[in-house]
Amino acid sequence: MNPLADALVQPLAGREDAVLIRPNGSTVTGVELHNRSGKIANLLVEAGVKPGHRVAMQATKSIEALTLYLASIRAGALFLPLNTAYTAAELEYFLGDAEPIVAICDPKDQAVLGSIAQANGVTLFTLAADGSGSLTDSAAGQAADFKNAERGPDDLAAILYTSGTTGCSKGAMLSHDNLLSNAESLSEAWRFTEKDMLLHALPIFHAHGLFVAVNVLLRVGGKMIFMPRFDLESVLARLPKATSMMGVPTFYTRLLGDERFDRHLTAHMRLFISGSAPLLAETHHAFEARNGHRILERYGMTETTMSTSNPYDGERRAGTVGMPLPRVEARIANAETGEALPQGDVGVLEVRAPNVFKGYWRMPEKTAEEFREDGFLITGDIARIDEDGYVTIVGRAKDLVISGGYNVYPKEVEIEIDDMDGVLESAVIGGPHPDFGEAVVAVVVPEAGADLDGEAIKLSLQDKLAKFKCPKAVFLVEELPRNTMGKVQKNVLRDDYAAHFAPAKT
Ligand code: MLC
Ligand code: AMP
Repeated sequence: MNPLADALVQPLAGREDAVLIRPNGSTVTGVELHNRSGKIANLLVEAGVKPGHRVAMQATKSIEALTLYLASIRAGALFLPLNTAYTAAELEYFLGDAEPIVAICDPKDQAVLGSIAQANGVTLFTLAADGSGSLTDSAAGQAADFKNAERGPDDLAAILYTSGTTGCSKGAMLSHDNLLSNAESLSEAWRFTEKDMLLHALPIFHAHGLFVAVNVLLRVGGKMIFMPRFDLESVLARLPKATSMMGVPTFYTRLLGDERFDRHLTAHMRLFISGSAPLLAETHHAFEARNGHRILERYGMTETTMSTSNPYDGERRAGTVGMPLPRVEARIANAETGEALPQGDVGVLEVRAPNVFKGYWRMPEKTAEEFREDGFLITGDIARIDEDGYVTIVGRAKDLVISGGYNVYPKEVEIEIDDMDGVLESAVIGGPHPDFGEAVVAVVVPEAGADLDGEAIKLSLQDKLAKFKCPKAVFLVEELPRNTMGKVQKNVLRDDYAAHFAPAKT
């Protein structure tokens, strides 16, 4: 038994049809995908990977990168996908913390990753965007037959790193059952079948693109147009062949920004799904006015995969994230005391479900902080549940910016800025942004007499932090607004800098 491999990978062995379609039209059948995953799984085992070991990947999205995920599951390993934007400094932390046996990187990063891998005793393979590299070369000589490693529902299948309000990244441990139960719930809730062709333009190093999109489509035996990234022209060109699409709100505002995205182009589409960041009600309405489709918004987090969803058949209510999925219990509690609040009140959203993760990798204290005694996870999102059961996310108890669907914890950026010469202190906030929803904005207080330059601050952060975490704007001020307790009033800063970026188009 290997729950994920049995459900998602084994059925591929009997599929002669094209399961994955590249933007250039070339295809990979189920049998090919199955055989390739077997070859890579054999290679992983030869490289010393045993069940429970970690396999890390920082590679450009490709079918081969997806195959590595399947191979890792078959070998019983924990797949550790890493955002391609992470810098060497960030990677050093992840590899040191997760201690993978094998890591895969783009050939262009081999020099940097090579030394980190060597220092951590990791075997490194390369994988380029076109699928070439030492991973593919070494797997070519392996047998396609592979006996899947024995795994149980509670065994871990993946670790995804998420940052936190203290600025320290934590590895969220997800089990076979966490992922499979969610793929089952979602495919049923959203009526995915083998007839579906999903336009897949999300990255595969986060929960949305990998555990929602890929797992759901594999589970139902559907197909995917596998795009390397969200590129407006390619998406418009491929849309006529798709039945469904999943995206972050930025995908939908970008599509709306193009007049070719009209009723005609989307007439055949079954479903558009949005998540990872708030979809503005006005985007939802503008989308419907343009093409008649009501975007289905759902809500989740790395630690839980998906927890709530608007209904497929019932009313998709703009500005809400729908109702708890089957087997998900959701409640609203007082953020400080944990006391459950009456229906309709605003408080912190807490969830308990089979999809809730197993804790943070080697951080039992941090894990304990996130759970109530009765097993509910404190999401850190502030929400309300109305009398019909619809959940509305109204804010965040956690200091977090979500930019184009990527999480940025201000603390992580503030630590780096505060460390710079001439900086007294800083506050990082999210400013409304027409494309990314929110953009990272830094407000910096120089030390007396220091000659600081906002552009120089931006530039020097680029070696330390992934690009999406770097501020899109830096303001120099004499002091930060504080309340009587001396705490920085980020709400005041948000108001002060709210108008910095151009207003949204929709
Ligand atoms: C890229 N940049 C970003 C950014 N993406 N900056 C802030 N926020 C982002 N999300 C940087 C680039 O490095 C570039 O920097 C500049 O901004 C402009 O880039 P671009 O070419 O416009 O960006 P693009 O490559 O088109 O990417 C934008 C995007 C992408 C929205 C398509 O970010 C994306 O695919 N986001 C999806 C994120 C996602 O999958 N999240 C799910 C997390 S799971 P420069 O300086 O070079 O110009 C989760 C759970 C759940 O949250 O509920 O799903
Ligand atoms: P991540 O850690 O990247 O998984 O991000 C999870 C966070 O994204 C959640 O805690 C929410 O704050 C946010 N999120 C995800 N989906 C939605 C949504 N539909 N609306 C509002 N916020 C969302």
